[in-house]
Amino acid sequence: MAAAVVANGASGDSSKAAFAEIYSRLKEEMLEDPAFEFTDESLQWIDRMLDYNVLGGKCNRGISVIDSFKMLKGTDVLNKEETFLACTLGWCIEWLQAYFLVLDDIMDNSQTRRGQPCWFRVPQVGLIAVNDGIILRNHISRILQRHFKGKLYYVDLIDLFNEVEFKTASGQLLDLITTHEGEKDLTKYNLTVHRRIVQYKTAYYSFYLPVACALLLSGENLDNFGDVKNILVEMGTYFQVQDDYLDCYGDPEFIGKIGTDIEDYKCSWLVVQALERADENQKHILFENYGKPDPECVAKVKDLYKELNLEAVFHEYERESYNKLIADIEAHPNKAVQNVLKSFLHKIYKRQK
Ligand code: DMA
Ligand code: MG
Ligand code: MG
Ligand code: MG
Repeated sequence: MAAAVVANGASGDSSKAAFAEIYSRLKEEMLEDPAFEFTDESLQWIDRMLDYNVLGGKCNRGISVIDSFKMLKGTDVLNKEETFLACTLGWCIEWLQAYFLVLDDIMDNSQTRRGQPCWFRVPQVGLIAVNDGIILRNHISRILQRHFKGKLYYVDLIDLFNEVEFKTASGQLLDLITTHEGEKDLTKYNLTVHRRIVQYKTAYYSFYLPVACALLLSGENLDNFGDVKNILVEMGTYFQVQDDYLDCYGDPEFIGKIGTDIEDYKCSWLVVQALERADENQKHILFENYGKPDPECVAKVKDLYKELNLEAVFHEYERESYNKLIADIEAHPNKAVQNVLKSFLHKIYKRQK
């Protein structure tokens, strides 16, 4: 078991190098797209916009396509064509992520992302960022068309990206409207509401999509992998709970973004846990201070989280989720699939960013 984990880690490094190389090629193709007569200014804009938003992340999602594909094939070496296709799909997911984040930061009124100002906060960008989000989304279709149109699985690939995008946008909708449905009313926040939001907004595109891409590359029919999808959605839920935790407890220098969940009145895992544990007095403090931009109110909420020992609650949740996921994965009949799922889980377990 330990050997398998080490081997995955090693292959991860070589995947990362192969992956980085492909980006420049895909970007060049987008800058030479014959469907548009670029001006010098628009060329520079797209060039800078892509580097600013597509790069700078951990690329976990993108690299997972390559690692998963290798494990499904049972080999550590891919030929040139296979490497290119797997990397290209990986980059399509990174493009998708860039598209969602550019818009998410506007809607969440965030300040920083990946250690720099959010794209819409860059002088002269502002709400042009909305259109940049649309362009990022369109690039995905154009990349897929250029490199996959002849493939048997082309239609399935398009359907997959469309379906996952729809699920994510619907999750974002839930995330956004729960914060201002009626009067601010914390009593409507609970684990069921939280779960529905995070499954849709995060789990499908972050976890199911990379593995589904690798399955399509391997010639598989996604209809036969419903059980894998369920496990990945579970893993994605755990990943977003970590994101909610880091929003409050992560070091902004390290995670590259400043949390906004308390100010934004988000149905975060932390506030749901606080509500479950608070006495009447403590609930009153939450009701009075949650969802306000005033730093003093934010500090009061954080003090209450501390009083309720939510850090320990989170660590216990993290341990339980891990054990449950491992048990589900080991119950899966296919060893290659087990390896894919375990390697994904080990990339995120106890992550600090
Ligand atoms: C992330 O939700 C979901 C999408 C689809 C980007 P979030 O607002 O908690 O993400 P972040 O903490 O990165 O802003
Ligand atoms: Mg956000
Ligand atoms: Mg958000
Ligand atoms: Mg967050």
